[in-house]
Amino acid sequence: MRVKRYVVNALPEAVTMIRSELGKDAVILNTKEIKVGGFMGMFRKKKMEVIAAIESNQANIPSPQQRTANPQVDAAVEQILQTAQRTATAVMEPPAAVSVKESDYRKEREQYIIDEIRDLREYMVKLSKQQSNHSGMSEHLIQLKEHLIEQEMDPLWIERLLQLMVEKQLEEQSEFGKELVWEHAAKQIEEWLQPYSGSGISNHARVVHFVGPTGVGKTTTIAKLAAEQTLKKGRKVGFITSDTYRIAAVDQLRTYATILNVPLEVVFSQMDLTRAFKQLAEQDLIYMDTAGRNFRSELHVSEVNSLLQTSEPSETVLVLSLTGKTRDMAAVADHFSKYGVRKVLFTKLDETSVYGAIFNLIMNFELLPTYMASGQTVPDDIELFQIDSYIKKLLGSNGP
Ligand SMILES: Nc1nc2c(ncn2[C@@H]2O[C@H](COP(=O)(O)OP(=O)(O)OP(=O)(O)O)[C@@H](O)[C@H]2O)c(=O)[nH]1
Ligand SMILES: [Mg+2]
Repeated sequence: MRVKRYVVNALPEAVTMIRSELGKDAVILNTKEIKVGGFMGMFRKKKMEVIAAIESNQANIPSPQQRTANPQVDAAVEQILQTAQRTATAVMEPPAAVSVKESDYRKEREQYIIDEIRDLREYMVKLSKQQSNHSGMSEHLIQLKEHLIEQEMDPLWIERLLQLMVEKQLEEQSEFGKELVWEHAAKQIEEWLQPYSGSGISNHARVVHFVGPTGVGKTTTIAKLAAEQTLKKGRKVGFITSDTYRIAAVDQLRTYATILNVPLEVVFSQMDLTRAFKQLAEQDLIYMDTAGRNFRSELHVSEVNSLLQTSEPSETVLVLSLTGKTRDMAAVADHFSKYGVRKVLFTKLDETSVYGAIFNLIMNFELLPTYMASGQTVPDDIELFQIDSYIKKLLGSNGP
């Protein structure tokens, strides 16, 4: 601690000197009236002696470097410190003469106020650090944020993730290095996705409907999955298609049906459907292909939905291509989730390097991811949705 004595005519004069010499963090420890000069005890002038001090160890005092990136917080800290200092100075203004007892009391009081100011300052510094962590994030958190924005993760989820990371850092009282930031992000994303994972297409569903916008890969996906079921699992699969909009649509599925030796039924109406199910009564599993439509129109969603009503245990899978626009995919997912569709299958993983939409759709519409298709080759280019490999893609080479 550096202590300095000032002899002045009045306190304000001392405050100005203290400020310029010791800085604004100095505190007044004591003031008293004294008499100086004169001759043989006469003509002495009344003066004021002011003792001021400054902590030489400034560790707990906010230096400009320690200040937050938030000017509002800095201003608040500054204002509180100034008010506290003014209060202390005012309280310490001395009466002209005091008894020993009173002066002891006053010293205690002064010490109490000084301690209070110090505590207040420490508290404000701590508070400002916390606030700074929210607004002026560490370089690694900023990097994570920018990466996730590029990946088109929903801004709301990005904010939620960063908020949790900041809280975790405060809890552990340390700023995470790069590796820890990405590791914690991966863990958090995994925790969020976990409740939706592990649900391929149900083994109990005898009928599986594939719906989705035009050209997303419904027919190709059906062929891939049918190959897996017939060739690997030895199950008897049948196809039904209601896609009679496009001239070549039936032929496309018929070609796969022939290659895989799978019976195919074509339906034009609900009545045809009953007949088709009878024809395929022997099959363990029926995949139903539907026409791709503009499913941003809810009318088309309700139309296709009426075709999906069956008395059999069934499941509907919404097929979405990752080359689609995030907002359009969300509109389609929203419509289908209103009709109780929960399963989703993502295609064309091979045609993108932006993976945030998958996370957004799962989390925002509580969809259950089933498979990821990543190419045109039947039957190889498809695999079950795996959280860890998805997170690796989402976080990229920065990830753990
Ligand atoms: N790159 C890539 N192409 C795919 C994938 N899945 C399907 N395709 C291609 O996408 C195009 C459309 O596939 P389809 O299976 O006909 O799509 P669809 O959803 O049945 O189309 P509609 O019946 O017209 O609505 C074809 O050229 C497929 O080879 C995939 O995972 N990756
Ligand atoms: Mg098709």
